[in-house]
Amino acid sequence: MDILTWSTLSDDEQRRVLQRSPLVADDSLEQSVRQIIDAVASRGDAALMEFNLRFDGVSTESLRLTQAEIAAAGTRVSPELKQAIATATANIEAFHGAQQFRPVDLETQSGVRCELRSEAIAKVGLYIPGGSAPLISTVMMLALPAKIAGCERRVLVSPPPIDDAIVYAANACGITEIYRVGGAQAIAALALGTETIPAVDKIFGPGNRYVTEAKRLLSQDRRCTLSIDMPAGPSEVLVIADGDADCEFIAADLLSQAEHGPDSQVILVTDSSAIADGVNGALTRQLAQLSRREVAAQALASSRTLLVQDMRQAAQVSNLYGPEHLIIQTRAPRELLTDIRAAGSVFLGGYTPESVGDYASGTNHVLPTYGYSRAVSSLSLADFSRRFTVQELTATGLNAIGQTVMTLALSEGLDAHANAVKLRLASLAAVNPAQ
Ligand code: HSO
Ligand code: ZN
Repeated sequence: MDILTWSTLSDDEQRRVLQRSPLVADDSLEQSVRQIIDAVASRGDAALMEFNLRFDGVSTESLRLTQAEIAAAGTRVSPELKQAIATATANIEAFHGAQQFRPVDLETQSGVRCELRSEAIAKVGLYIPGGSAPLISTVMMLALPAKIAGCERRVLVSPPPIDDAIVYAANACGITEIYRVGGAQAIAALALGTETIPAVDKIFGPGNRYVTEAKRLLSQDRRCTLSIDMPAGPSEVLVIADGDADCEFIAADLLSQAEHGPDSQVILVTDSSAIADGVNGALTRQLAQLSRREVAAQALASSRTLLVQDMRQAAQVSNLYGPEHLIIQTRAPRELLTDIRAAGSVFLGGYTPESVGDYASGTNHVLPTYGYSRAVSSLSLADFSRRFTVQELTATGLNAIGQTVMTLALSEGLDAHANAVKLRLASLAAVNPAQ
């Protein structure tokens, strides 16, 4: 990785080294996704079957997996993997179960009661990508919070053929509806509904650019009222390390993110040039051993090390970037945490690789990328429910607050609003003229 000294860079250069590659607006992508959406809207299941054949090379007799198929997939999964899924599940359930919403019930003034309540989203769609890495962990990260939140209908879609481990994990996480369909067509089916696939209220999960574009388009489509989890971008990690850190650990963490895809972003920020050089050596050695070394090497080609003056400056650089994952390998990582303003998930100390959060510590691995960590939260139980308010006034309450409301309403020129209060106050005065 190129090593750059932060304080010698101009403002412009600093901005440039932290810039993500632009998510280019691609008209032809939008065009093809719109065509897919329209085909699903007008021809439903038949269109899905055609797309399965055209894009995935699979001829589909029925879209939904039967109970027998789900059970059979489970018999082909190794006991070790089942045990690992069980252990990860227990931690993810524990952490998300502890995130239960606490209702608010408050008298803001005498006789004026306000409540904040929460209700599970009734129907959720979970998208699991196909491709070279079957994302069993993403099944757990989406299905477990959906179950704990109490979402009644939890529908999982994935391109065929669906890996046995995905099917097993889904079933183990309480998913009973699994459909073999992927890409933009799967998102269209979940948003608009077809003969067999129900329309859902919110769609979660990562995907390729077709999936991402379909989520974007359908969340603005007038034919449905679809909500989506969060904006998507390539995965990224920033490691902050001081002179005490272990170069092999750092290189391993950078590579674990780099192997996700050629567009993954990895950045090392350190105040030690010995660490910067040491990590480059370790990267070369470790990269050669990896099965996905070509992918990882491509990601590393556009990655860099930034040499800073001290850990304070390291935190500033990290805050400017707002990484999806932030790993802090320093003498006192928790001290630095207080300087961190924007990150999707933080990993403290040499014994906390990103991999533990990706799979099994209990935290969610669906996180804001592309600098959205400044305003978007990491996925949590709250994303599977909606909050709403309730208010109730007594006669005394309305008497006390009525004039305030009328004054504000009349200042906005909204007479009917004022009148809704005025006539009630008048009726109260008639019943109880003393007031
Ligand atoms: N690091 C990925 C999640 C993942 N890693 C899934 C392995 N499997 C994005 O946060
Ligand atoms: Zn990962």
